[in-house]
Amino acid sequence: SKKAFIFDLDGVIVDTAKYHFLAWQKLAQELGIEFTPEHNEELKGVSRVRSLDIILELGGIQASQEDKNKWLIQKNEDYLSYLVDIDENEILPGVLPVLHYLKDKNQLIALGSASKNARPILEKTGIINLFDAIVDGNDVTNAKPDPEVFLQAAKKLNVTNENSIVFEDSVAGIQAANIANMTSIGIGEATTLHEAKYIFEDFTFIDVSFIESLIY
Ligand code: G16
Ligand code: MG
Repeated sequence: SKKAFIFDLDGVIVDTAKYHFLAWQKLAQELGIEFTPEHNEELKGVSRVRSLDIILELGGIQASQEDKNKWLIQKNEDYLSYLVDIDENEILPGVLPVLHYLKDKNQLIALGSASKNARPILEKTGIINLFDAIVDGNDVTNAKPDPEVFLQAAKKLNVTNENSIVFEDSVAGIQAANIANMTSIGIGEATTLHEAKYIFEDFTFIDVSFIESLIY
């Protein structure tokens, strides 16, 4: 049967989570807010606007909408400056073999990302053509853990939620997949992602027999 394999982008397909972190950290520093990698876990998979609010809450800072808009632009410009030179090398280890295996087996592949920068990243890394559907931060109104992004992806592919499988590196994303009754696969640390149905440290730990077990 045909299943929908829905991939998150940052931290799952590409190693851009580190660039988000650097850009947020730079802003936090300018605002005198201490922002650690642990704090950053809370931002993963979360929209840009919500991410800024979390950082400001962390620093106990109340800001005008005008300041917030300025900082959001600044953060995105910094983030984009890291992406200027990216290419297929930004794709995380083990991801391409899985994508190609799914294509070989005639399975459906979708992107389900909170990022508004998703399409240019897929283009630069040369994999945009592998996707049967793309749903990103420009398409949704509700951020993860709201399941909207994954529900839209499954709908575009005409696959039921129960036949959809989500790969995610964020707690919010795992929760979104679970809420949608999809099979959640956490990519990252087991302690952080314990709500996922399956957890792998990265894609190199995912073998063909596991993917096959999801298809049949
Ligand atoms: C990503 C990241 C988040 C980021 C969000 C919005 O989502 O995990 O850290 O804040 O997208 O990204 P942008 O500022 O590029 O619109 P995902 O869902 O691909 O992990
Ligand atoms: Mg992610």
